[in-house]
Amino acid sequence: MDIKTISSIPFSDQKPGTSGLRKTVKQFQVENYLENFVQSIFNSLEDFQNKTLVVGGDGRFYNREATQIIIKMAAANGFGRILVGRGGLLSTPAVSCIIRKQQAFGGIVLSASHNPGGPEGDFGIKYNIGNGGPAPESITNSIFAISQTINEYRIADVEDIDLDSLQTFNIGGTTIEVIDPVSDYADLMESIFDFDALRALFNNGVFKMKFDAMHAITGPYADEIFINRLGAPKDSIMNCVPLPDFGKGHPDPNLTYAHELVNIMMQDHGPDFGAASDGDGDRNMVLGSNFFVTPSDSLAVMAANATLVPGYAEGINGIARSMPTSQAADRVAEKLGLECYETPTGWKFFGNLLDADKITVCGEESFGTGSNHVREKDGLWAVLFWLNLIAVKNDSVENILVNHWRTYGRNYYSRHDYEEIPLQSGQAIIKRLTNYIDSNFLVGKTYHGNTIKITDNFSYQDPIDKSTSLQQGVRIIFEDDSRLVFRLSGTGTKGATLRIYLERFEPDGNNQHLDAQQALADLIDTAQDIADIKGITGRVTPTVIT
Ligand code: VG1
Ligand code: CO
Repeated sequence: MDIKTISSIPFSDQKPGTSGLRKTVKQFQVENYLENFVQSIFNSLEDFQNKTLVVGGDGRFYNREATQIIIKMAAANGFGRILVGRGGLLSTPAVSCIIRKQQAFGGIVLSASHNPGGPEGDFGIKYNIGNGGPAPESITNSIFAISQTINEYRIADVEDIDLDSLQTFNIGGTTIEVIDPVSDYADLMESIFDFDALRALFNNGVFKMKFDAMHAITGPYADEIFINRLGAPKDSIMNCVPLPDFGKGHPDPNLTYAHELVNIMMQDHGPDFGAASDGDGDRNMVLGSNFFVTPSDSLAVMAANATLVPGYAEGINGIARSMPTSQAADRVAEKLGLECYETPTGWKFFGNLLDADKITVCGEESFGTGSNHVREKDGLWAVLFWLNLIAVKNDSVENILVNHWRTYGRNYYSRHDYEEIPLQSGQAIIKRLTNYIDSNFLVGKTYHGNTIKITDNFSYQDPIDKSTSLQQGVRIIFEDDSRLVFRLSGTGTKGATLRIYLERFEPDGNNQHLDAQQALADLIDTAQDIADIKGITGRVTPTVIT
């Protein structure tokens, strides 16, 4: 094998965010930009010679080109075996599954998740470690540090390999196996859920489902699992062919961007169950007929009912949620006598807790739920979990939720995003709030009838490796424990995105049926007042409400 060593100069902006490095496709196409980052990943790792690397992505524009580059660089850097999904495709949870099953050293996922794709869209790359989960901050910090001084990279001087058939190739001493992206993952799902009960549900003559893959990676997985293995009618799934530009859509499963599915579900006599997943297959949105399940509630319902699913029949060890996620899961943990951990935003913070068996299920308000079956959030897993619950309980999504609220109380919850505001405006808002915290200015003040009890900026110490993460979100907590949380997104590529998370607990069963925006109206106004969003950004309404 001819290995070329190419000299290169560092890029200043290769700091991984909440989930890897995300930039515009155009940025990734700049000469040596991707190569520098990939070499920085390899330089940050030790003892990977002759070991296995898993590579795949969500099929977005530039996925194939990037896959070829990474294979050639991994071979030149001394990996012994590279497993690549056919077509360069692998969902994020499938990468996690395959790393674990094959005991690989690590994996590289190519995705910008829910960000739009295509030549004008976004691209991304993240590194996953041997437990199958996202690299922790110690590694991402080291990758960034190396990227700041890198001066060369290594790449095998060979032809592109054929990614489209299941074959094995050799580049020097490195074996490259093109693998079926779906089968290992589908087998894992079959080992967790009651596929007989699901088959019966799909064929009971009444139940109808609509799953929307949003032209992204979960299409082939949904086809294999729902249609081939569970015998669901063909029209149970839609938009299931992954396209490089996601059909010009925005593959983010929420009420705004998954409007095609939402319209189907919010009509009379629509399907009983609806779900969607995002670009790389790790997010999920769950809908009932005319009914939206808040992701925070979804986590709580799963935790409360986990023993109904074969894979969790023995019970769960504990629960974790990201800080901005509603405290609905905490109430379940309390009742079950379990620990509930509160982590910063981003799946990488769940890895140690899962590895140490402190928790079994975990989730984020951003349409992410998962468990110890892999080390990523997992969209189709969540959908199958809900289907399994529906099959066992023989009840509607809405009834399952209403009964849950009666038992545990309801945490009214919403997130308001102000997307693509100027970076300076985003920073100005956080600065303003941080000043308020530092001077204790807000404590004791009353806004729209609510008095503020505590203000802080969330910090976290990992209970296992004791690493700390500071400034993970501004929290404003009121006398009745209602909360406002403010933070800037770490996944956007244009300007800043301000996220405001709103929450209020309602124990009274007679008051649990309001629309969340109505129930939270005073907190929404309070957020505007305290952060002066209108004054600083000129915006009066959020871009996306979830
Ligand atoms: C967002 C979500 C966060 C999630 C992250 C990656 O991050 O809020 O909960 O873990 O995306 O998800 P941020 O920093 O933009 O708020 V994915 O599906 O984009 O890998
Ligand atoms: Co995603």
